[in-house]
Amino acid sequence: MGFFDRLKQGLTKTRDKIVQGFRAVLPIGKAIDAQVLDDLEQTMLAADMGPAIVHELLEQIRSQWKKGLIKETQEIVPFLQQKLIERFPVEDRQIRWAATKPTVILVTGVNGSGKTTSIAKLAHHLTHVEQKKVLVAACDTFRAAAVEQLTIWADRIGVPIVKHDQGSDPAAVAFDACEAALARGIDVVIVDTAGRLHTQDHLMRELAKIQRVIDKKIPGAPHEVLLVLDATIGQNAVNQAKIFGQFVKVSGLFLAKLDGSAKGGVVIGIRDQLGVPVKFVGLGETPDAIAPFDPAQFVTALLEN
Ligand SMILES: Nc1nc2c(ncn2[C@@H]2O[C@H](COP(=O)(O)OP(=O)(O)O)[C@@H](O)[C@H]2O)c(=O)[nH]1
Ligand SMILES: [Mg+2]
Repeated sequence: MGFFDRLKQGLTKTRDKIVQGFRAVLPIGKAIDAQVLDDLEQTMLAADMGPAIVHELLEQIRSQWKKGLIKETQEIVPFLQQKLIERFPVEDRQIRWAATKPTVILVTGVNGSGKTTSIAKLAHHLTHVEQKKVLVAACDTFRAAAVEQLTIWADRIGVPIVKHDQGSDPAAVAFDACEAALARGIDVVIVDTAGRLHTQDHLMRELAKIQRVIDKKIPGAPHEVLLVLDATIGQNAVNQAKIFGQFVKVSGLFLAKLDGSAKGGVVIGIRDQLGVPVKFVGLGETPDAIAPFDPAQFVTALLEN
């Protein structure tokens, strides 16, 4: 299955909600009026797209309508699609590759958001699609199960893993992983971390320490700090990311569990709300259930029947 089909399938719940909502408020052949636009606004808000962007898009539609450039309800979705796609700059989507290898990607987020699974997907994608040599670092030393989980994925995908015993210093694991990567000519190191909340002071300091150690070993690293967000919580994920962003400089988002979510519309507004782009989305529990974020594909998969 290609990325688009996978995306479309993964977005089923969200799409059903949006498409049904749009169908109800935008019946074909109806003349646009103020009520139609109000209903459309409510539908978009209900789809978790985010208040600011919804308001802005509605203003654009309203202005087109007032100028007589769009008149009937069926003209709205194509206009909306075009406006949405324009909002996501191309440069957003690239991983921030290091000038000299390895590139280090630090993965963070709250407990259960999907970090370890998303790392498996990323390792799979970078290995098989981008032909990179990947190494994973098991810096979630908090629970034995966490190291085991990553080990199983690494074996399945066929990438090396650097790990220590449970309870050991995650920064030391990160240090060893960087050293191993340099010695083995690895292209990308992906660092798993324990789930944490901003209120857990010691864990936030631990994350900073991991970053410092990585930077010391590989100056400028980590090149990418990916925050994994659970798409099933919709707009709450945005709030979570805002809080996280006060403690860690996040460079990209990995939106996991889109397949289980009817709130996938959150992707639409999240870039504007956070100033951080979505780089990948997770669409299931297997390593191949990943799609790089492609706005045109996303918008099409989301809005088209
Ligand atoms: N349906 C679905 N489940 C996912 C996805 N990503 C992660 N999960 C599940 O979410 C749960 C928590 O994932 P895990 O990677 O262990 O989260 P972590 O605690 O952040 O490392 C697991 O049951 C995963 O299988 C996804 O994209 N889709
Ligand atoms: Mg984990």
